[in-house]
Amino acid sequence: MLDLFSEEAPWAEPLADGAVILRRRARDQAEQLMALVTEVSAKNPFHHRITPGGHRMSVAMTNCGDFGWSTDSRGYQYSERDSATGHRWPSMPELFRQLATRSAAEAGFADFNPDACLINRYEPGAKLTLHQDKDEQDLKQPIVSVSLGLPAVFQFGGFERGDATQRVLLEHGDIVVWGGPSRLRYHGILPLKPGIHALIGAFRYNLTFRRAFR
Ligand SMILES: O=C(O)CCC(=O)C(=O)O
Ligand SMILES: [Mn+2]
Repeated sequence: MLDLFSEEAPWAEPLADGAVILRRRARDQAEQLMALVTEVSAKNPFHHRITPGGHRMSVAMTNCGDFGWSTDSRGYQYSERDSATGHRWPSMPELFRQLATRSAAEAGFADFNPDACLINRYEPGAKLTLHQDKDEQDLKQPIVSVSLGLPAVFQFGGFERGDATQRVLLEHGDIVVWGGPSRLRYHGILPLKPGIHALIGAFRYNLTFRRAFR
């Protein structure tokens, strides 16, 4: 039978007040997005950063944009340069910015203009423990988070670390936007299961767009 719906159109899935998953929203652009991730990481390679507590993060990170987020012995911060190399971050590709601004608008946050894009690379076993994104100046601006490659379980909790969490599977091309009353919710990623994604290979990538400074 002819299947007119084999290429599913993106759909929106509410997560909480001010938080939504735009399912498959980035799927059509995934190849271009991945090529740009490769370009950014050729200029500024992925690093496993060391937390202020002295732990090596299992997620490898790089950034693009005016500011980048990183962690070292001094703490967590946004900076214009990578403290590991002393170099400025590569500029944010226009396609990244457009996708972030449009996705935020679809989720009800007009005029989102990110100045930072953290790129996370997960290998099997890599995880991100529950945390809040709270190093940004203007908490009225949302977070826009794009998933590419292997699926991962996203935990979305409350305003205390110990609060109950929802667990949702994030797949290739899904975009999560959270802001407003959900902006400071705890969230994290459970250890990545091994696998091979046809386009992306043995990894999951996540692009997290933020407005770091007013
Ligand atoms: O990888 C994800 O989906 C979440 C990333 C995240 O929460 C962060 O980088 O702060
Ligand atoms: Mn986060």
